[in-house]
Amino acid sequence: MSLLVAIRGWTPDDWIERFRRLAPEREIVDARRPFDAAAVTHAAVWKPEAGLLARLPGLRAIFNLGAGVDALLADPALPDVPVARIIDPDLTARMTEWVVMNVLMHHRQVLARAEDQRRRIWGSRPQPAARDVTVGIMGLGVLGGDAAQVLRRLGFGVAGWSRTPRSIDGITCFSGPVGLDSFLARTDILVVLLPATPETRGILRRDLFIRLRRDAHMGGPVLINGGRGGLQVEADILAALDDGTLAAASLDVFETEPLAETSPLWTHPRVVVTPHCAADSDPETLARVIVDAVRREEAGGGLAAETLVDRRAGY
Ligand code: NDP
Ligand code: OXD
Repeated sequence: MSLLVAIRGWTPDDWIERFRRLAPEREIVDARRPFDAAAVTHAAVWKPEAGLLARLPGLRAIFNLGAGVDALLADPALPDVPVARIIDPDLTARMTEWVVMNVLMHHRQVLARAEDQRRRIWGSRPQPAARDVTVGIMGLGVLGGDAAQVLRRLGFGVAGWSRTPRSIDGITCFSGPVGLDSFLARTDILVVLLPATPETRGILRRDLFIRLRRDAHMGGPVLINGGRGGLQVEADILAALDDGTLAAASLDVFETEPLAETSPLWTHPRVVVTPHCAADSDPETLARVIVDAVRREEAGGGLAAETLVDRRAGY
């Protein structure tokens, strides 16, 4: 009954220490060292090496250390055991902060105001009311649903787009390819909290940007992507910014991470770059969530339904 910890891209030692402290009853196995594969029943992973999990004959469940499972599902040898992803109020709250910060920054023209300040300009700018601006959220799941409610309370019009039909109080909901045009046609600020799946990859491209609404007096529509870099075509974003199809963009995720030093996104005056930190959560909280989930599974309670990944849908 051991828990394998296989983490790439973050510091595995801290996570292993955390799991040992929080689950002293169990053997915590470091995937970087030789271990008894037959004894592993559970795995806590972030971007594990492809094929690693297929070598664990007694594996009962996989716990992804993040909300997005695209990197995990990319493993062609991923064994057919239940996969759970993180759902954690701390992570959700942090993502909502990031979304709201960026929506307000563009709505209240903070980039232009900062430039005015730098040039000592005491100027006035037309400022649309929040009620005249519609924030359209692609992805109405755990993260998109929470951000939608906070933005609604701030007074914005809020629309949402999901794969299957949703009904959320105060939010105008659209779904599927048939709902996309109507959703985009009313959206001034596009917030993207979609997973990267075969259906959504590359969706943020020119032919989508030109369908956004352009009359909220903000100089054009704004793109805010906190989902995954694989959703966006960066060359199209840059071209759309340069020809006025987009007024501005806030990007937390990129086609290739870390973002190359040579990327023009770093220095574009109307782009805000954050280094995939929108929902950097408290690791102690995440480790506790996983330890509780492992104990529950072992006690016969299975995995909490809302955390279960639908492998066919890709999220
Ligand atoms: P959920 O699974 O709860 O929600 C996903 C939403 O996307 C659902 O509303 C779903 O539709 C919708 N969706 C999926 N596929 C499609 C499609 N083809 N067309 C339309 N809508 C679609 O995920 P979370 O809200 O928890 O997380 C969303 C994503 O955010 C993660 O997958 C991850 O990539 C990213 N993320 C980024 C972080 C960061 O720091 N930048 C941190 C954490 C997550 P439906 O409601 O019908 O299922
Ligand atoms: C996640 C992330 O998926 O951090 O949780 O991107």
